[in-house]
Amino acid sequence: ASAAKEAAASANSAAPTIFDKIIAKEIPSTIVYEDEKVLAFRDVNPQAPVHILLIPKARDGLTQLSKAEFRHSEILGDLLYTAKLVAEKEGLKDGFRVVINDGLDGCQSVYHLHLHLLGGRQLKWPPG
Ligand code: DGP
Repeated sequence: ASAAKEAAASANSAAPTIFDKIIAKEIPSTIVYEDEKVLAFRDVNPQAPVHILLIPKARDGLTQLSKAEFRHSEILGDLLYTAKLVAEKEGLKDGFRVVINDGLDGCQSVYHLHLHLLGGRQLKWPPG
């Protein structure tokens, strides 16, 4: 939680994050889907048998969902629809979960908006 607190405190829209390096392929990741706008890759610290992150390639000030503006509506829709495509590709036929952590209370640790796609086991509700 203190790492999340630090990340929240230092978050600003100009600062690059580790995800920029993943997009640029400067650091390796297991990419499961890519098009001109969206990149999907496996989370380094998986919380379920399938745990994939979906991110916009162009951050465009979209550090977190609470900073979204109307111009981001299209990419937000693209990310959600891509989550469905990737879930299908991963064989998650009995269901899955999509999560966006926002800010300190949401335990966001990387300030480049991302969707978590989780599945491959029975997930519990409510989350912690
Ligand atoms: P969040 O807590 O919602 O901000 O999620 C950030 C996620 O990013 C977290 O589940 C771990 C993942 N992550 C952080 N650094 C890397 C990395 O270098 N590579 C990959 N594949 N995932 C990362």
